Amino acid sequence: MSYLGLDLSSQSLSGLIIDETTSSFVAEHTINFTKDLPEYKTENGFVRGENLQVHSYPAMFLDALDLLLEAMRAHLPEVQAVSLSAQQHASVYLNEGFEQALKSLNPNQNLKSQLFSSLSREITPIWMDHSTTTECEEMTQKVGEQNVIERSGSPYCERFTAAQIRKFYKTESENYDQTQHIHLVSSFMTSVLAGQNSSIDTSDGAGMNLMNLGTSQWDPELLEACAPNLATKMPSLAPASATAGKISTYFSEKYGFSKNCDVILGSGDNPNSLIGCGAAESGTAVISLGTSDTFFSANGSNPIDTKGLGHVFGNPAGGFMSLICFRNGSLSREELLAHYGLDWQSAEEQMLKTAPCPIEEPILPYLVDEVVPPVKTTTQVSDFKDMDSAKGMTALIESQFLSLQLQARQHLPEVKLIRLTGGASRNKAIAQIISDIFQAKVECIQVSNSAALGAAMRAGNAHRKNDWSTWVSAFSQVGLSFEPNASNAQAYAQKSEQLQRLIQKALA
Ligand code: ADP
Ligand code: XUL
Repeated sequence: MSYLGLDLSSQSLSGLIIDETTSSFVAEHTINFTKDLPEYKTENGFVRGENLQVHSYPAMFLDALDLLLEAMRAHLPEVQAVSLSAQQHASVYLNEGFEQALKSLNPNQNLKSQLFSSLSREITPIWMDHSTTTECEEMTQKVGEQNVIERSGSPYCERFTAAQIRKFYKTESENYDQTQHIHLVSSFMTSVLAGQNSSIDTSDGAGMNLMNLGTSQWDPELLEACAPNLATKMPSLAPASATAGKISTYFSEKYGFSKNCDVILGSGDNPNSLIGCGAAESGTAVISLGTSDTFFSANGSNPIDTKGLGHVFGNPAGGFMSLICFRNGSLSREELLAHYGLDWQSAEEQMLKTAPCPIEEPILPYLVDEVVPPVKTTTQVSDFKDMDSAKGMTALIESQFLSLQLQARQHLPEVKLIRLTGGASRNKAIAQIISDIFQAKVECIQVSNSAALGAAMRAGNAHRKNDWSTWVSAFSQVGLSFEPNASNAQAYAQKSEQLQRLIQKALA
C-alpha cells in the first residue's frame, strides 16, 4: 500500500512515496522552480516586486506538477492515495471557467495550457509579501484587534489571505469581480488533482483571518470586513482527512495512477510538518528550518491565543497548533554564506569549532524586515566585515535562534524536546546551537522534508482509517539527536539578555 505526499514550498515542488506494508520510503523527487523552470525568471522560487510585494505563479506550479509526475511515473500505479502540502496563506484566483476546465482536462496537452485561461489573476501573492499594511489597518479598524484574534486565532497579518484578497479587490476590482473561486495553494492544487473544485481544509484555512476557529466555518463578520461578495467566492471548509474525490482521469491516463487512487484534502506546510515530525500530540515543539523558520507545537483543543503573539492553526490530527513564523530564515543565512564564499559543509565545520561565539555582543539578526519581533531590517552582510567566516556565521545563527527563543518563550515557557525539520535541519552545528540555547534535547527527523512526509502520512491515515501511532512509529524516525551542553547555558543566557536589550532599542 503506497501513498504519495506532495510538497509545494516556496522554492520547489517535491514528491515522496511511502510504503505502509514495508514501512519504507519508495521514491523521492524534487522540481526546483528557479532551476527547472527558468522561463518564469524567479529567484529562489519567487519574484520580489515593488513596495514589499512578493509573488509566484500558479502556472509555474502546474508546470512543476507535470514535470514531477513524469519523473516519478514508474512508482505511481501503486499509489492508493495522494495528499498535498503547500506554503500557507498564498491565494489563487479563478474565474467561472475553472470547474469546466478541470472536468475536461485532456491528457495529450499539459495542465498549464488548459487551465491558464481559468486564472483571473496571473500571480499568487505568497507568504513573504508584506505590502498590505494598509489593508490590515482598515480591517482592524472595522473588526477590532481582540475580536479578530478571538475569531480567527491571529491578528490581521500582511501575509495572511484576507489582507491579500482585500488588496486585490481594491487594486483590480474588475478582475476581483470576475473571480468565482478563491483558493489557497493547497486547495487549488488539490482541485487540479481531483478534477473538481476542492474544499479548503480547516488547518490551512485557519491561516486566512477569515475562518472562525470556534465553528470551523467562514466567519460572516470577517468576510464582510474583507471584500464584497466574498462568501460566494469561498470554497467550502472541511477537515484535512476528508476526501476530495478520486484522481482525475488526466493523471490516471497520463501518468499511470490507478483510477481508484483517492485524493485527500491538501493542507499547509506547517500543519503537515506537525504530522510528519510525529508531533501531533502536545509536548514536542518543532522548529522548521525552511525558507521561513517556524516554531510550532500542538496545543490541544483550545483555539484561542488571546495574546495574539503568534497564530493558531488547525492540527490535521484534531484540535489546534500554535505557531510563530520568522522571515529571516534560510535565505538570510544563505546571504551571509555567499558573502563569505562558503558552502554549507565548510560553514558547519567552522561553526562546530566556534560556538558559542566569542564576540562580545549578539548581532541583531534581521537582514530583512522581521515578523516577530516586528523589527525593520537592522543588519547587512557588510556589517560582518570585521569578523572572519567562522565568527560571522556563528554570530548570525546564534542570534537568529536567541531571537526565536525569546519569542517562543512567550508561547511555550518550557521546552524539553525539540524536533528539527526543513533543509537546514541537516546542519549539525545549527542543531547543537539550538540545543544549547534552549537547553533542551534536539532530535532531527530522518526525512528532512517533513511536510511531504506529513502529506503522505495523512493520505495513508485517511485511506486506511487507522491509528496515527502506526504511521509515526514507521516513518517519523529520529536520525541524529543532540544533548544540551550545560557549560554553554550561562553564555547563552547572558547573550539572550543582551539581545533583548538590542531588540527593545530597535523597536523604540
Ligand atoms: P522550503 O521547504 O521552504 O522550500 P527547505 O526546507 O527545502 O525550504 O529548505 C531549503 C533551505 O535549506 C535552503 O534555502 C538552504 O539554505 C537550506 N539548507 C540546505 N542545506 C543546508 C545546510 N547543510 N545547512 C544550512 N542550511 C541548509
Ligand atoms: C507560516 C508562514 C510560512 C509559510 C511558508 O505562517 O507564513 O511558514 O507557510 O512556508
